[in-house]
Amino acid sequence: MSKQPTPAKDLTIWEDAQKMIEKARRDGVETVWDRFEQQQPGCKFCELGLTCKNCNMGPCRISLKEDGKMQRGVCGADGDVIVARNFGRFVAGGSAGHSDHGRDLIEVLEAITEGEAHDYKISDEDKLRRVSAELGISVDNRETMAIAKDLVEACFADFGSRRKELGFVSRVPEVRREIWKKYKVMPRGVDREIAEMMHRTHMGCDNDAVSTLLHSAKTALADGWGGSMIGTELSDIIFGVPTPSRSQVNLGVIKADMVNILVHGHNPVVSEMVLAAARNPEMIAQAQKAGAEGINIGGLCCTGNELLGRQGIPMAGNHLMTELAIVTGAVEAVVVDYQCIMPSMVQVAACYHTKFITTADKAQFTGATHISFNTATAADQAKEIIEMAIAAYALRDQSRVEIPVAAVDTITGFSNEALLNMLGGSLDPLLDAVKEGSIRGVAAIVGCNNPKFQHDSQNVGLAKELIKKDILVLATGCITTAAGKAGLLVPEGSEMAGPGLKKICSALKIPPVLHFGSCVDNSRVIHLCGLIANALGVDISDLPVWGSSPEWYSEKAVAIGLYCVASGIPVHIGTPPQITGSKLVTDIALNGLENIFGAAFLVEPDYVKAAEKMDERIKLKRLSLGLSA
Ligand code: BF8
Repeated sequence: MSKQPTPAKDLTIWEDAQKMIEKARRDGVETVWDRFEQQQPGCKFCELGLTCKNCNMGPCRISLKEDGKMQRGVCGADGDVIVARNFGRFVAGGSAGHSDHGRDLIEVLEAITEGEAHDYKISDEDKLRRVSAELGISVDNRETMAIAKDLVEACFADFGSRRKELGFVSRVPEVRREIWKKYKVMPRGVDREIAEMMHRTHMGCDNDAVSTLLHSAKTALADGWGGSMIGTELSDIIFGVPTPSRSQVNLGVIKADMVNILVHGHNPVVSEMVLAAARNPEMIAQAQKAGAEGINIGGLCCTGNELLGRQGIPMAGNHLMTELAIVTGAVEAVVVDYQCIMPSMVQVAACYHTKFITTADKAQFTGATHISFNTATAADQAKEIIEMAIAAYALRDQSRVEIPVAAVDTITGFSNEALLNMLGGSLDPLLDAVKEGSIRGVAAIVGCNNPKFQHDSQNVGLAKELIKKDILVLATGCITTAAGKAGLLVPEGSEMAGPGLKKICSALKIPPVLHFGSCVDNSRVIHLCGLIANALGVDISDLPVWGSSPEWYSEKAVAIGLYCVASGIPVHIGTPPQITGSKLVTDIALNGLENIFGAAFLVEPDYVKAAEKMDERIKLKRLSLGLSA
């Protein structure tokens, strides 16, 4: 007898997702949840981190011997070393993803300065000058392009081997920098730390788990204060600093009478151009000629977040919604750049009339239509993409279209600059609110999804629990759509908050959860923590702050978690990474890091308990600062 499928309501908390899971089943489309089930039970050795494939004497997988002692791999590596090496490579993968994204932005700025990217421009000259001055570049009485050229060089240099420390380390409180120097984790060059991580974990190098873990922290710091921060700052300079605006979320943003194009991935370089082309009257006229009302651009994942923050485009969904968006049957094209794009999107798109278009040479998918995107020809290529989508509209089968819910309103697009602006140009009103206890603390939630949890149950549950306790939540990445769907991204959402936070939200007309951008934009969060710590004359680890990723899944999320911890921000995660096969490594992650960095990881799969534990620490930190609990 074949097994009954798990009811959709057990897989996701959202009506739009439940309806599309049911439609996918009717349409014969396999989704992430089907494949997750097929993969059970997972490999225990891998789950514990006790497998090693770093050389060809193996692969090895180690367990307890009959005498109760732990086996070693063929080379002699013990469980602690194997777990630490695997973890180090995991962090290197995440850091490489963010940082290579950051490098792409440097290349775009370089092309602008060389007159080779006519479709792009410097949108925020003020920020260009501000950031350049911070990095020691002379800005007075100089031409914009001359400054930009120097900024390009300074950023490229941060990727290399010649620096003693990264440029943006100047934003880190002095006392924290001393900690990094003491433990030799001061990040020098982004590529250097990533390459050294790969070197250290080659057979026969770093065979001491503590040493490998410290370099993991250094690699992650190079991501946070290097690659990611460069990505964020240069994106702001090229495309503008996010400012709050109204938008909408959920699958209801897909319109039955429009040519729908979803942008997915992380880097705004392609999606900004696609959006600009979709707003071109010539393109709109073409879409209307094809029988549509117009062209609708919707966002998925972090490319969506980038455009949501700067351009207010609506968000169709987060990570586990990406396949389901196509299942609506109303999507003409999904245009992707890189990261977090399920390879299955090609197969799901093939079940409908949807064109799946890849644009990055480093992220090609068998079966997709590939347009090798080039900044020199960006606008023309974006037009070509729009024309493909319009052509696909003619192939749409309206009888297969089902848009399950109405869209929900949001206010999104906060940034440190927007926050300061809102506060009248100074952090003081925020600090006063923290001091008087209206805002008891701040938690940044990085919202991946993972089918190990009921989709978004933890993300939304945790955010609601925290705001009830007067803890302001900053949302980055995939929690954005979740928070939006839950009504937490509008000022009225503060009805769900505690009295203090509610008062502040009413006074400033802001939501209790502030959208702070994409995952790369967690650099805004650490920067903000640095600004607050400097303003109070304390270390970041003294602040009543948390990071959290309840439903994390990616290497990038672990890199973010580790750079937050190494910066002094404790981090909650819903499931452990693959380290639990080593008691030593697990103890370091949960406790030992606290002794070094003044912050560590908390693993707690229950969001109510997680919120309580986070609150406990916030109380302690407030008391240590001489504030009421
Ligand atoms: O970088 S939140 S699922 S889309 S990893 Fe991926 Fe996680 Fe989403 Fe953005 Ni971040």
